[in-house]
Amino acid sequence: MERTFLMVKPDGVQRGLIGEIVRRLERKGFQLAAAKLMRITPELAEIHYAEHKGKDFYAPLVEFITSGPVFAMVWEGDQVIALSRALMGKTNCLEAIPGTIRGDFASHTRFNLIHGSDSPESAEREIGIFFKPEEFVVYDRAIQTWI
Ligand code: RTP
Ligand code: MG
Repeated sequence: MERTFLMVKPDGVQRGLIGEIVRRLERKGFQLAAAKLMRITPELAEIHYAEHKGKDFYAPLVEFITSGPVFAMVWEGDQVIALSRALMGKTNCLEAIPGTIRGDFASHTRFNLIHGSDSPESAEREIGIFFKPEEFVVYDRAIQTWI
């Protein structure tokens, strides 16, 4: 069983798409383990997006991600890291296929609604940055018998 860090970005919160995004992840069969509405400080943005420091899109990305509340989540399930990336769609808005979250709702590469960890290492790192152990809820869902 894997865990991943997913986050509705400020554009998704402002556009009222938290429910739509959570709905897609639930219907795929993943289980929510932790969630909170929060603001990302510039300090937290710098840690979270450390891999992009120095790139031309870094400064506007930090400005965007700190511009309003985000909905931070940890989801669990079999292969949830790769499968949730597939549900999200490609980063480049021209490559995000309709049917994916970005393909259906995003028309800009920066304002692309959702963040998702891209590897087991980044999932572990990002979960540790955003959540404390006591924020997780462990429970059984009947649907797990079928997926
Ligand atoms: P994320 O980290 O948010 O899940 O997105 P990702 O893996 O699909 O994309 P990544 O390459 O990690 O980029 C992080 C975020 O930076 C913004 N971005 N802007 N060329 C650009 O203007 C550009 N490239 C990336 C996007 O918000 C992207 O999700
Ligand atoms: Mg990324």
